Amino acid sequence: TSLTQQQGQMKMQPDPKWEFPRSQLIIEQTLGEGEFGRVLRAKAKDISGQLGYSIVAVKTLKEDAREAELSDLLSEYQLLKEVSHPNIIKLLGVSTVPGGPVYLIIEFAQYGSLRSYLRRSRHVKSESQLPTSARLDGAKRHENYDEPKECKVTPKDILSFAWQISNGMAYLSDVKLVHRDLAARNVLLTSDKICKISDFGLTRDIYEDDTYFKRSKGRVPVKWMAPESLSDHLYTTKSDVWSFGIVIWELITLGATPYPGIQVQNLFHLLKSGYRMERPENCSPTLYKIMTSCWDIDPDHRPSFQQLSQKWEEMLGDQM
Ligand code: ACK
Repeated sequence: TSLTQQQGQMKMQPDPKWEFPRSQLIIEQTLGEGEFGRVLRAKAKDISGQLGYSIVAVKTLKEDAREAELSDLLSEYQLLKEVSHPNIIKLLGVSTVPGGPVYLIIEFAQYGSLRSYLRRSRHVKSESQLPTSARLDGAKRHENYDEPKECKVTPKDILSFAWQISNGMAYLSDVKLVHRDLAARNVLLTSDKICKISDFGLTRDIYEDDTYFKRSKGRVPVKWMAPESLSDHLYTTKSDVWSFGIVIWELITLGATPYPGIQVQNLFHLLKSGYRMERPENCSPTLYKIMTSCWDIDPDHRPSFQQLSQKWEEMLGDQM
């Protein structure tokens, strides 16, 4: 059976508030694909109160996707319906009616994922690295950039990104949601450098003592996971805080892959014996202290996202 048929069998009631006609969508290109999912760029006519065409991103499934992936996509849809925060990706509409692919229509983020943005920024030469003759010479300077100038990432940008992600996560924890897959690849960046937390396919409600036990399934982002998630499938806001510590490390290293040279199968024992990533070269001791506090073996000793937001605010204040 095809997924659309399966979905019919699931007898999901289309929600008229969110349903958007596929005929008002012009698919333009593929932005990226995973094993079973695909993200497309499209133009949507008269969507979400916006008259005329707007550029949107469309999440959909590949032909060989399984039921589990459809269920993740639909649960992402259910979740996005309920949330609203400037640092969380906005749902614009959905196509779930039988007769075509399932589409999740979300706001388009010009700069793509934070990880790819950080990595692109590595190729941007800073003013001081340029030959003197090129400095402050608009026309000439431009030739020295592999990438547009706006891709440059400053220390203030790093703090601002960390602050925005903390704010979005503090909101999520307030509404009792655990993301479970927080990573720089799952944060999107708009052209105004606004971070938007996305990829809620794994997100779950917290019930009973703030804990979610994950059914064993699929590929897991081991290098972002807290030890208690690895050993006991325990997911809480505090395990999201652990992942956030890894995100800070990704920010500082401009999108490097965590635990370079370490095999994932060895990671759990290393972490249990107290091993943590060392302080990256360009990382201040203050910042390193914050990231390692997120990696406390005891979840209760890790800071809350609210406390983290405050820290970033103080540090951003010092930058002014
Ligand atoms: O790093 P990227 O360029 O940004 O490549 C990935 C790819 O699709 C697969 O996830 C990009 N992407 C995902 N969602 C969006 C969105 N809402 N707006 C723009 N790009 C997106 C992401």
